[in-house]
Amino acid sequence: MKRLLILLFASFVGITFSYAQNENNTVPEGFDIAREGIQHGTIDTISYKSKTVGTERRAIIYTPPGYSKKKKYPVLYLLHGIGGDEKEWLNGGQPQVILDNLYADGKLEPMIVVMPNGRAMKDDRAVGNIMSPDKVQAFATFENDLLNDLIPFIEKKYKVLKDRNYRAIAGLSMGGGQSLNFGLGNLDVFSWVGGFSSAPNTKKPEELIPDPEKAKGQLNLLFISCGDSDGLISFSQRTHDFLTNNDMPHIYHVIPEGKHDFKVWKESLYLYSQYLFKPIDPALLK
Ligand code: FER
Repeated sequence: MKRLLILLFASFVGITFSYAQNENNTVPEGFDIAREGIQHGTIDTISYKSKTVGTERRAIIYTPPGYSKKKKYPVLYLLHGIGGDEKEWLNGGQPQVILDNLYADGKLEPMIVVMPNGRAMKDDRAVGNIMSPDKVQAFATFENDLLNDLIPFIEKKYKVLKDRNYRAIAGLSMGGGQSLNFGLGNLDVFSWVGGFSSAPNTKKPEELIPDPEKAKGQLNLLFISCGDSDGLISFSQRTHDFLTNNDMPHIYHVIPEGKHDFKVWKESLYLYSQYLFKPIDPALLK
């Protein structure tokens, strides 16, 4: 009898998890359409002193509906692509709409989302030749700005949980490459890592994950997504293949007919954000 009860309880938990965590990774119609009569999060622009760049740098912050200074929150750092800046997600993806809707449906653990400018150089606007070597290099330099300037600023100014279990990083394209490079390269800082349509700046898998066994023990989630019609899919595919060959649990979400655009990135944010800062059903990680 006791065993039966345990089994019943386990299958209930299993069903609840797979529902809550969207096992088949589907995205419902209207997930990105603003709804009436729900609570909204708040968007602010902050600026922080960067020792790395030697300037005041801007970032956009989304605090969740019902945000309270009496509570402590986990943080998601959400990074943009090569043609964007700190406003790219807001302008192109309206993440606040996706997240407001998820909160209204009780599907999201409350978190602060920080959208920085990932081009760490004095003129960090996406102007001129966005592919010039100094601008591409600035996306790598951002690792120091993030770790030494932005995160300390956020953790001083906001009530946040200062622990690797409560820090997530994800981004689109160049920002996807940054997220994999910086997240997997600093598993003492981050434990939730997402790369959406990651660009050629993504390190080779052997460099990203030199010690798969160690990384396995440290990661809460490694999420990789890409459109199947994206010319850059080989960078996601080779990472996925390496993870599979090394028995590393992860999610690889390929979007049918997906291109290199915000349809893919919005869907990716919708799926990835729901996993964050919750226990993960191991059956969902392949
Ligand atoms: C490249 C192709 C694409 C590259 C970067 C990108 C640095 C980035 C695309 C994006 O962020 O959307 O060869 O080299």
